[in-house]
Amino acid sequence: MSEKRELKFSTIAVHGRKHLDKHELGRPIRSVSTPIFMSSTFAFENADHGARLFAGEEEGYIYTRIGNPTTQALEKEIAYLEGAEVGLAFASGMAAEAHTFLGVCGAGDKIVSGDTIYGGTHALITTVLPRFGIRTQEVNFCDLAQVEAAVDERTRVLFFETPANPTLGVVDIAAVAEIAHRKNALAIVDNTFATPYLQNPIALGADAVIHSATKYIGGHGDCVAGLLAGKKDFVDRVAHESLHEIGGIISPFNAWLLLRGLKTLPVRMDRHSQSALEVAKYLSFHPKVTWVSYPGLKTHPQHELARRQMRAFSGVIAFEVRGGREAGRRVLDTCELCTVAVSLGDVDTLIQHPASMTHHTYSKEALAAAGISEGLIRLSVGLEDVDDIIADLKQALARL
Ligand code: LCS
Repeated sequence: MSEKRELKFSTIAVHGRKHLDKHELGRPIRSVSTPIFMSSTFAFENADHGARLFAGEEEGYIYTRIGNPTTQALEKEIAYLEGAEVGLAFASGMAAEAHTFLGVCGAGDKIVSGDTIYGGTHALITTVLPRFGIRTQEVNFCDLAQVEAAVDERTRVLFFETPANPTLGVVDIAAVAEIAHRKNALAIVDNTFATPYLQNPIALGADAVIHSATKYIGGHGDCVAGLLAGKKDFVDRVAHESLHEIGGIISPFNAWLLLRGLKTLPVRMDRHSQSALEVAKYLSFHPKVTWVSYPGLKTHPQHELARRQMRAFSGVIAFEVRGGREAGRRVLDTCELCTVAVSLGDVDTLIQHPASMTHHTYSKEALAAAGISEGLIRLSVGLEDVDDIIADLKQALARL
């Protein structure tokens, strides 16, 4: 607008910031916390500048679906913490998985995955991806012979959780990575339960790591998000051939929540791990508890492996009470401090019943094959005082 004239109210409402003192907007702010850039789009200096950015001839921000400063700060952070070249953020853990698989697999390609995985992932792998011609097979990743036998020449990805949701089985990351590389496939680890503080799959040979950042990385039960970290060519392919086109991106606000969560991750994981070990020990000696699975217990079948590849054992425990499913449901209903809810890794202790909740997507046969019994209860030990958590479980078990 070359002619100087008073702007009308609606125009000022939209362009208000342009009337602020230039100095106020322009001076370096040096905020300690990363700013949240809640901007869907970024202004170009001129038409030529915009064209250069689109052509990739110059670096800069264009549009938040293909890059945002707050989101990129998070992506750099997760790459650094996982020892990866680059990171990528998504709207959810499911979006991270779906975009990754769609980015690297086409019709006829095969994904071999663990049979004990989050119920949503199980549904993605067994029902959604096969509709697009991607072949999938779930096997027990604690048995390497099963993994080896499932891989064929079109297998692109070996995908598994360790510790696994909800049984807490532990998979030998280095051994699976060795099989993957011998067969020209990628080993992708869901590191949600361990976090980069407790376990570094890439250092053990894995190609990439996926997170439901909704869990420990966010840590406060207030946002849903996903992350991927790995080699640049692989992550770039997921970005350019899946995320940018399909669009399951994270909100910059949620990226900021995760950056905030990461600052306290080590402190929280130490406490989750210490408390969970105490709770697991308490449960394992309780006469009404028939079994407990926690990688930190000497009775866990992969305890030695867990000690080798994890710094501590995180906060999730699986157990069953005498009386099976019905008795288990009564424990959920009589807990007073523990919250009956899915998700995990929150400051609050959460208790749930996988067969009817997080893993309801499994058939009876698939539950049995994955070792998810009808009576299994999953407990995500939070950051309350451990004495109070144990007291709550004690009173609930006493009422059985
Ligand atoms: N990977 C693992 C290991 C998970 O536990 C979950 C969600 C996902 C991926 C998917 O991430 P989301 O899209 O939810 O961010 N697990 C859940 C659970 O155990 N209870 O509620 C969600």
